[in-house]
Amino acid sequence: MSVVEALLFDVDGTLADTERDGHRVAFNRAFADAGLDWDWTVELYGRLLTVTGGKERIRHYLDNYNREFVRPDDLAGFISELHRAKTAHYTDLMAEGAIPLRPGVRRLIEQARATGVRLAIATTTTPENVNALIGSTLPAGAIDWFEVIGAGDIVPAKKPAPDIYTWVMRELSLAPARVVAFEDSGHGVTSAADAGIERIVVTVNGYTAEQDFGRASIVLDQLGEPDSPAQVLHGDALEHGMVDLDWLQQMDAAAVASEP
Ligand code: XBP
Ligand code: MG
Repeated sequence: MSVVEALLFDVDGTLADTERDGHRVAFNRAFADAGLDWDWTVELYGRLLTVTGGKERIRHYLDNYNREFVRPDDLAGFISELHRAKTAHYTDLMAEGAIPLRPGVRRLIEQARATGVRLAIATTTTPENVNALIGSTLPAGAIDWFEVIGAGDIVPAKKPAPDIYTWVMRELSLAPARVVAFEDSGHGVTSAADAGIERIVVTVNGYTAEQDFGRASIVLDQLGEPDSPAQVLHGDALEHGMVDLDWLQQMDAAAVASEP
């Protein structure tokens, strides 16, 4: 395998468990502000997550779960405004420190910095949300640790399309064989794999644990800390119970078995 030169992180679900208690709550607050009685429960939100992108998710909700809603003439503008309000609520929640980084994330990021491995982000979420999460969980200025941030509408086709990973690797001038992608969802793995990335590390969460990760290299419950080893859900044993740079440099990219 080629030497790993960069780590590419998904954000929601991977850096932090943001969907249930961050994005979902922010959507509901924006709906309430607008006088809408829409309530995205924990269970409904899990189903809505099949569609990536907040604006796209609102439209999917109206098309499939709330067809009786009388749509304004400018539906796109209405959705954009709702989503803008949702982003404000989300960044407020992050500023309050509502969601921590997942175990092992900071450790691995700091090890990459210490060993000269480059860092980047490849996410579907809005850029302000990335700034807010990094700003509330890492030291001041840490956003600059990430050389490239691919986020939101910078590519029109969101995950599971490969475009965001392709865009980030082009900005880094790196071939897929030189990077590792970190993901939490089936859509994220499809996006990374279709962009040609072979080394894909999945850390599942409550919403994604049952998804198909057949194209991932390893599936874990978390990246692991010295006092809290990662559990391997699919794939070969993980030395020391932690994903670290030594392990990433020698990991076997072979995909795990295809069943979830
Ligand atoms: C997850 C997404 C996003 C978030 C909401 O992105 O699909 O849409 O749920 O954020 P990823 P926005 O896992 O790729 O980080 O409302 O800003 O879209
Ligand atoms: Mg994700």
